[in-house]
Amino acid sequence: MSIYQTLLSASASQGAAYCVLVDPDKIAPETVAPFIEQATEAGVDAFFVGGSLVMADTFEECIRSMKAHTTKPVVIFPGSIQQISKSADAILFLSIISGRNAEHLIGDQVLAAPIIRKMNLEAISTGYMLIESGKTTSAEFMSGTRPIPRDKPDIAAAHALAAEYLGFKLVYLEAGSGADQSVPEEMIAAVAHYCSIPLIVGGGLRTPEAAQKKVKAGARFIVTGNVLESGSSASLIKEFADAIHTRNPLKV
Ligand code: 1GP
Repeated sequence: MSIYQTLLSASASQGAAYCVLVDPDKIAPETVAPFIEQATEAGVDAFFVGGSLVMADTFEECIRSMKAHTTKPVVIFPGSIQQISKSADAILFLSIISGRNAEHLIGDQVLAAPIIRKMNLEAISTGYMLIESGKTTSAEFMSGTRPIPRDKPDIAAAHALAAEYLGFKLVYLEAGSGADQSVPEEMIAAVAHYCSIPLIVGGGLRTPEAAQKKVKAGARFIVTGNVLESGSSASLIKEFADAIHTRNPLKV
């Protein structure tokens, strides 16, 4: 089964899937192993790895350590074309469709595609949409693009439908790491209603309750990063997983 199918089935069987983002710049190398083991045990469905700006030289080491300590998929969520590794299970092949920067729409992808092919890495095409979230986020600044206004769900829905017609496998609604405000439920609902590609929602999610609201609005994948970066506890990870797994048969 492909990693894409594995992700879809984790989401379908539980109502939604929980993905934890590991930024190699923000985690000490020696804590990767215990963190990944703890998160796997607590019910995380997949790990994303990457960052808007990976400054430390630990990207490859981080992925290898993650792979060695979980059976769950380890998927690259690249902040740049430097973030490609054959040690991962797959890569989100992102195009920033909310922006009009040609480099991030198709230029970087042309450079990355032959490398990904050579590595035999599964590429999961993902229409990536930055959503206004209260302040300028790293993703927004680094991509040199403007986010979609948070009070314009119709604009987000039209972008997502275009992504579907272009053949993308996933749509990612991104408020940005550490966002003041997460993606509004009204926008998630509008997008989920208008297009049929599974939605990933991330950025600024600090509580299990907030994550669950996004699932109820139509998100099929929830991503958290920051909230677990400062001394995470297994119980908090489990609370997130339980809140996101709205269809968990054990809870019925
Ligand atoms: C994933 O970039 C986000 O989409 C992660 O955001 O760090 O705010 O959870 P946080």
